[in-house]
Amino acid sequence: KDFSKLTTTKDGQLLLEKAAHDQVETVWERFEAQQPHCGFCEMGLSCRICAMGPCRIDPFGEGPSRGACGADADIIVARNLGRMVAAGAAAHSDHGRDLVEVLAKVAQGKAPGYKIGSPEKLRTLAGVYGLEIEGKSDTELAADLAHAMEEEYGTRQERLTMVNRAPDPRLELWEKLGVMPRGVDRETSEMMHRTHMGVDNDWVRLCLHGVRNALSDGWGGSLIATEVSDILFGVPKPTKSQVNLGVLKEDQVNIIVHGHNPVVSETITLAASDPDLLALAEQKGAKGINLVGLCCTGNELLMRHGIPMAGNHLMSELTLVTGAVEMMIVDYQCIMPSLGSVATCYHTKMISTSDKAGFPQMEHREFHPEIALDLARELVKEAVENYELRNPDKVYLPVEPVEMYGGFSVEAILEALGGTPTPLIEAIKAGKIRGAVGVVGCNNPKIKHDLGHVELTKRLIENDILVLDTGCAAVANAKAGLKLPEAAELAGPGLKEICQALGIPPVLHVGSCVDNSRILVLAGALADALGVDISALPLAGAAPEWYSEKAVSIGVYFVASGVYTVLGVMPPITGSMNVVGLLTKGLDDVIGATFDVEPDPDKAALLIRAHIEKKRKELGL
Ligand code: BF8
Ligand code: SF4
Repeated sequence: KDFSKLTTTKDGQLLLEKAAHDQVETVWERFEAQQPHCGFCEMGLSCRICAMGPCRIDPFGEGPSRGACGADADIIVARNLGRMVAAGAAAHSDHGRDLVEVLAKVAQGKAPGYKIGSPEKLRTLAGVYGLEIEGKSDTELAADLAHAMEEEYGTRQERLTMVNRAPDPRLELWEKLGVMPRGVDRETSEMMHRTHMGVDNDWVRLCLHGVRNALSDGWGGSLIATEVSDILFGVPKPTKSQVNLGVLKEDQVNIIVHGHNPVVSETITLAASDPDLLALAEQKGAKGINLVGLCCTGNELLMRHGIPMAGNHLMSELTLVTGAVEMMIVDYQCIMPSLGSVATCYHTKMISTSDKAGFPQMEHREFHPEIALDLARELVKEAVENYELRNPDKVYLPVEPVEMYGGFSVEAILEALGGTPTPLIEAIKAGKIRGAVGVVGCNNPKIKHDLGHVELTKRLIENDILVLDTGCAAVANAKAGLKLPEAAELAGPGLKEICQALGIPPVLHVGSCVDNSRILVLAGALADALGVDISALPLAGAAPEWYSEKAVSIGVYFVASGVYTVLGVMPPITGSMNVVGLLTKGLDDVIGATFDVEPDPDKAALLIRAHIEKKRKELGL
């Protein structure tokens, strides 16, 4: 079989071969077995919201045009899309809530494995919430801030406090449109209510509530997740690391952390450098304990500690196929339920840690802030003991890792610029940098693995467009070598000059998927510095290989924040040309940005370049 059709990556191709040899089934085979996909579902025209259904609408007009309740194609498509936004917003925001809970426990002295990593950021955020700061200790402030943030989830106020960080013209527009986000939980809950049978049957209003719900994620739950992670674990600074399956070590105990919330992976990081456990590893014949990340919890560790990254979403099963992993520790989100069964072919111990996320064939060891550090030590010890059970005949680590830089928080980007966004604005004004694009999101077997991210990113930097990336897109670009200062050679002359002057790569790793909120904050800062709305800036977003509901919420809050966004995978909305028309055209007049869908990365780059040049012209640049 020709695995180069499935993935652009060398490690992916070689490990797919090994998976076939080991008779391990992967996501690509299961995806193939699902073909052809249901046409009704693909178009968003099937509904199973109530027990009078399931219903489906015939897109050719020969069969039913309404469900049993009378819902037409527009209503069904808008309801389905709304529920995707709600699920995505819930996932990010609940992740944020778990961090706030840890912050509260740190303040009470009940979370021995955690501390305040950035007192400065704690104070900045306390300022955002208008808290009394004078004379307060860090723990007192942490208690007040955690309380204020917990309130954001269920607030009865008409507006989130966090959202005030958006530029004034945006806030006025959201107010005018009636989409100003209120309590984080309220918007998601209201979406579930509106999409119950017999509630909101106005597809335009449903879509607008989708906007409001997504904004409660981007400027609410996700932003809280990012900011509290920074407060607890430190604000990321540029840091060197390595990426791809080559980061696993033949002669060391390999532990992979997979999932999203740094609450678990940070304590594992502490335990993995425990001298007693390192001594135990040596006793067992290993040269050390090698902790590596996968997906977004990996991005969190990479951003803050330079912990190496094994891969992105579609690589998760293949990391186990290396036969070199002693333990995989997962928390939640994007963890394929197949992983436990893949692990049974090797010696790998699989551990799930979250009270809200269970998986087949994994051992469940629940993390709570009170016991996290002890549990982390226990788990690392078990991983070390498992090293003896590794079968060297099954180990296959055929690639060398690629070097990369991560850690570009907004604070770090501003510092690299000398403290203010002015040099970046000057470079944009002078046309050396034409604009900036956030390349974000997942992998999806519908798109050749990593192709969408890497090709689009290359086309953009070649044309002097700075790329900021997060999530699995960021890992793809790192594997392709685009996160090294030397990659400036691949950039156009203007961007190359700026990158070389600052010593930065042309593709900046901004973090995990909740860290897309960092892109919002930076866009807001640029808009404020220029005295315009975000929608006036030469910016864009792209999710070339998205798969998850979280990515739907991200796409919607990008557009709702005024950032034109190109998707590489068609969402299930083509059953309603009204919804398609609203999202790809109509929203421009309402919110100053739209979606486009373009799976071909070269063509997507052309769309983005045209948009950026249009914005430049409108700004008189
Ligand atoms: O939050 S990019 S596949 S790992 S959803 Fe998941 Fe998508 Fe990766 Fe991170 Ni984000
Ligand atoms: Fe069918 Fe309407 Fe029920 Fe959906 S809500 S399943 S369209 S009856």
